[in-house]
Amino acid sequence: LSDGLPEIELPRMVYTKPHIFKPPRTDVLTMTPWLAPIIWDGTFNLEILNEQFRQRNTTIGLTVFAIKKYVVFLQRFLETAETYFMVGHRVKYYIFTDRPEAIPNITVKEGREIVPLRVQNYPRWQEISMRRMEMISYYSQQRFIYEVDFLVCVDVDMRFSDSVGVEILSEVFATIHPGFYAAERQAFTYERRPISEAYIPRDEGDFYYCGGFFGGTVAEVYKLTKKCHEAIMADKNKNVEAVWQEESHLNKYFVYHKPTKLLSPEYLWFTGNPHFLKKKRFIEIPKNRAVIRNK
Ligand code: 2GW
Ligand code: MN
Repeated sequence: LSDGLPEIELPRMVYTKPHIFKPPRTDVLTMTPWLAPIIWDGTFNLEILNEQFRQRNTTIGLTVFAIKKYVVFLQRFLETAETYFMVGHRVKYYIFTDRPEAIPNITVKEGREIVPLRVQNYPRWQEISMRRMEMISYYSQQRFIYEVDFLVCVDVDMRFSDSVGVEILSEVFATIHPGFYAAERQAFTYERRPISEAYIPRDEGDFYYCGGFFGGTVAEVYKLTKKCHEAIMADKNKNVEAVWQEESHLNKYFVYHKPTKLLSPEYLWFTGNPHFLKKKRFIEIPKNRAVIRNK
């Protein structure tokens, strides 16, 4: 009779009621065919969600990699996260880096903590990006499972510019890539070579998801990252590297393990102001690839 979870009982709350004939958004898809909600501004009441997740004392781990020159992105990333990310909840910033001494000294709010995790550097940038799957799966079973309820795994070359809260949390969530929300399947930049483990046939796939923002419960993120890492290693043995590295493997995973929640491009935006985009919550920093990447 008991699921072991603490009972949630909401206090009296006053807000406008939902209305069957007045859907909050009619301009965008808000539900997938497998009934996973797609999160857009206007579709949720953060007050209700905050109350529910606070009563469970939810702790969220934010994983981010800052290897070599990418430590320069940490200051703005962390400062803006303090303003916009999971405000009012418990947060652990897991910073994977080869240069822990370069983590900026930022005072974080109560209930929040910066946790440096030392990792090795890889000479090829593709390897740095792909090895994130290995590192996240390793630390999920070694450490994260004991410390947090959910993991949010993101790129570091980013800044928060509006609220990103518990509305994103679910068993396993993925973000619709800002470059492909309107694209046809055939235009998705999935891996198309059958020899790769990331191969997706042209008549399959739902969305093109981005590698820079995914997450879920620690157990689900462990399964996802482990499977992607194993596929990356199998490719490596065949001397193959997927066209968009771990992003290709992530997309393959989601074809056959449907995400339980989707984040709209509000949650990973780059440039432009389309009408449907009411908020830009997390924005890519334009970078001079030649300089920052230093290949
Ligand atoms: C990456 C590319 C070239 C040279 C260096 C790096 C690099 C990446 C690095 O030197 N140090 C480092 O920490 N990184 C980490 O990998 C960092 O967290 C960064 O945000 C992440 C992905 O690299 P990034 O942001 O330069 O690649 P994007 O913005 O083009 O990312 C998309 O495609 C990638 C795969 O090629 C990933 O899937 C990524 O998640 C996507 O957003
Ligand atoms: Mn990036």
